[in-house]
Amino acid sequence: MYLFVDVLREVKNLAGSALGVAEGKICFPENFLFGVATAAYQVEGAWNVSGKGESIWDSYTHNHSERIFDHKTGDVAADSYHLFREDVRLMVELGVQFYRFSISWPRILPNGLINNINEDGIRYYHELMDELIRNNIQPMVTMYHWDLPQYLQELGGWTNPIVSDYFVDYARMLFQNYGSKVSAWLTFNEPLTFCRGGYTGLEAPGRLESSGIEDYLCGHNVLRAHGMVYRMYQKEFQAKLSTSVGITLDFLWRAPASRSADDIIAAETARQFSIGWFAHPIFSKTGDYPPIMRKRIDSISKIQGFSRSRLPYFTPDEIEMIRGSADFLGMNHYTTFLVSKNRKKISPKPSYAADMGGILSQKSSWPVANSTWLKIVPWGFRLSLNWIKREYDNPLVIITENGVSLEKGLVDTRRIEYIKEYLKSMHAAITKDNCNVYGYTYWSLIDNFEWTRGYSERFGLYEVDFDSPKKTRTPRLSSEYYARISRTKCL
Ligand code: PNW
Repeated sequence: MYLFVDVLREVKNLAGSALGVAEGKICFPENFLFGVATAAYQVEGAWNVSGKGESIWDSYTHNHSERIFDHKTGDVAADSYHLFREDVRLMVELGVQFYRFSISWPRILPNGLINNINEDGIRYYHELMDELIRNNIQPMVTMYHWDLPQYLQELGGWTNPIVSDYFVDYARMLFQNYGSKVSAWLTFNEPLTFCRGGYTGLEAPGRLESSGIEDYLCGHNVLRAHGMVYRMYQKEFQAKLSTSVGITLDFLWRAPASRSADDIIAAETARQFSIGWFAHPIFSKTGDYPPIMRKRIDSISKIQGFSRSRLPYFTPDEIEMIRGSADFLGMNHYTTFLVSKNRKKISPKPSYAADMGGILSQKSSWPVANSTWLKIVPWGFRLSLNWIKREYDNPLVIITENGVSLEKGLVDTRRIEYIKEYLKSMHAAITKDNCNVYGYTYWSLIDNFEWTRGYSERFGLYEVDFDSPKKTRTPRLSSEYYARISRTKCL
């Protein structure tokens, strides 16, 4: 069993080790880690038991059921709060080396604040971690996978800078309680998606017309919170704990829609506005927002008549605090988009999309999954990893999510194909291009609540019968396929 920290310390470059094509097989090195992932709101259920507080997703699905497919909620979901031992049994069947799950902030701190601790919440995650460790599966924990305590939302949520301080209190108590059990921590899951989705799209908290202002405030305070947690961890815990701390960023590849210089520039700008927004402040040599983001938003804000940029400025101290504040980069990758230059005149209405200046599309010939945004484009994976390598001097990367949605059904050969082709692409990035990737996580262990898509999109290696009282889990073909990979480390 290899701890992430050992990998971090010893295997600085996996490409140098026993990687390669052995006897015609595509193999990963012995110490490459395979895992599976879920997130609290998507699987736990038990939304109001034993002292848990309300999260923004509880409140959103209850008050805006019209915005959720089939008016479903995560009230019960896959009931992993009660069935976690069964989930761990599935992982034993899969032979995975780690489980990436998230902790529900309001399950531990019902209104998000440190003065009111819910002991049942603390107990639940201890029992889950103990069960994992007993079975030789390392816990990899996301502190925030989108379920903000509703009370903090009422204070303004991530647009209020004080929430960053409250997040540090929460993170400190996680290190205190679980520090010795967790191999790797992720402060946030996909700030790009939750800051955009919550302030433009239909995700909680569902502020629909707020793009170009609130999404940037959200990103700003999330970046501050991330940096503050990392510095607190270094000061108070690093010497005594054998663990590592990173952040998960989503990087769906952005390829130019044509060979024109305009589209090539638009695609690069779109990368800086997506992963760069969060990765540049943390992983670049200079820190701070990507220069192109700074430049575009500052100048468009001016044209629109604002007296200051809609993208907030970090203080010099904040830039230093955030720069270098991660032991590794967690990357989620699912699909690819094409980018062409947006030729429309700047409208007076602020928006991230206009600031970015590109129009996203996908090729109709690309094979589809069961989510409108998810086309199957394996080559984008290798390109994304190479871009990260070039841009941030080859940081240590763990793939914290990759997966595909299909219809219900146990014979999921298309999922097997997806995993195979994406893993081949990742393997090429490691062996041929020297990218520092040391782990892969399939999303998801089981079918779960797919946010505004309810239970209509299935990502699981195991099917969940949401209509059965026991939320019966049944293996799909892909679970056998993935079990072979995680055991043999070969495709
Ligand atoms: C991830 N997009 O999000 C999330 O981390 C999971 O909670 C989720 O279940 C999974 O993907 C599958 O959807 C997404 O750009 C990130 O369209 C980005 C996009 C969609 C989902």
